[in-house]
Amino acid sequence: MDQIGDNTAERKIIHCDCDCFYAAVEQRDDPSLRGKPIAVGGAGDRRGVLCTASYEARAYGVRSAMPTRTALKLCPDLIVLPVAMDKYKAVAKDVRGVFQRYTDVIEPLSLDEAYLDVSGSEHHQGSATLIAEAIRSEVRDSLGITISAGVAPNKFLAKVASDWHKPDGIKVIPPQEVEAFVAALPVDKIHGVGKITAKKLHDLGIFRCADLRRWELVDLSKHFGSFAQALHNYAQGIDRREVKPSRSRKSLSVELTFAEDLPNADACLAKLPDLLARLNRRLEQLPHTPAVAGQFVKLKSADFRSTTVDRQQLGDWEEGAFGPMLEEAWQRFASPVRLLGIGLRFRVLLPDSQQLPLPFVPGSGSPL
Ligand code: TTP
Ligand code: MG
Repeated sequence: MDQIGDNTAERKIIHCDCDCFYAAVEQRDDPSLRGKPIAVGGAGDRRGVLCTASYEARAYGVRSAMPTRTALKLCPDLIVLPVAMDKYKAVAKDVRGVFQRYTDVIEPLSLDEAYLDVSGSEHHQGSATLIAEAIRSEVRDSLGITISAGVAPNKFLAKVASDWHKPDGIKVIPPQEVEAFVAALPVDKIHGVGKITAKKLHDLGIFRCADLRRWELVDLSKHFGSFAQALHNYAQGIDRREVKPSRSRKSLSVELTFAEDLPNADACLAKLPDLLARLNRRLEQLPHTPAVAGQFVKLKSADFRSTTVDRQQLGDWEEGAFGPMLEEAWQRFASPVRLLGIGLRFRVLLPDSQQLPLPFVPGSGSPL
């Protein structure tokens, strides 16, 4: 069998994720909301959906992305507040300011979540655990919200760990515990394993990573296509992905895998509104609005062939452009579809010393 872990085990990665972020900010700013079931999102009388809910509300089964009306049935006392994105962005910026005191190697995943690589940090004698604790205390004391942290030798495990003792918790997986931790880890905790992949794994008798380890890569590939390699590595506790500081983000995309393959182009087009809503939400959560250089559509057929339709974009991106691109992607295989994605490519900002002269593009705001 492959070795467990690898030489990237010396890395020290922290994954930080604020607890019920939008709701926590609201409770911080209005003490009368503390200790109460609250949620942030659209109103119940206008087919609104919740962005998040306080842990008091979660005790009633209230969840993110739940229609507000459903949530109010579960918890009639639920206080629903409108989204105040500017406020959350300002707090997110302050949270990032705390991270920056400890490392420059920060990869934000969304407004309230980031990976930090503290391998080279000299703070707290280089102890990632002490650094994570310091970040948690500082965020709590100076910003008035709580943040959970996971500390591990790689991104995959750090992210699993930050969720382990949520809310207001920390979990450390030191290198010598990776083997045992991963062996017992349920496969549905693996990043990228959604409900559909989890069911497929379960149907094959794979419930924990220890079960996954018994599979050869070639056999996994037959069932999971290009995702097999990542599954195979994760099951050994291996994840070589580096923490990429935010300025290297070159694109943003969202995708959906369908429980039942989509039979034709119309069925694909019908999924666009959902994809657009997700893309807009991710975009809204970015700390800065990056200049868009292109749009793309990704399609994967039921037999795991993939294709991408790219379109260069001068000026603002257009929601309406995705439809024709999707139809073009569909035409290439004209066969059932299992996955659809849409995304934007950004103009890349290089560090100042390497800044390339870019022409001013009319309609795109200012030159980079
Ligand atoms: P999350 O970190 O996924 O959730 P959370 O911080 O509310 O709760 P947890 O304690 O489980 O981390 O998302 C961060 C914020 O992003 C969340 O406060 C609201 C927003 N969001 C949405 O708007 N819609 C969604 O479906 C989700 C999941 C989050
Ligand atoms: Mg969070």
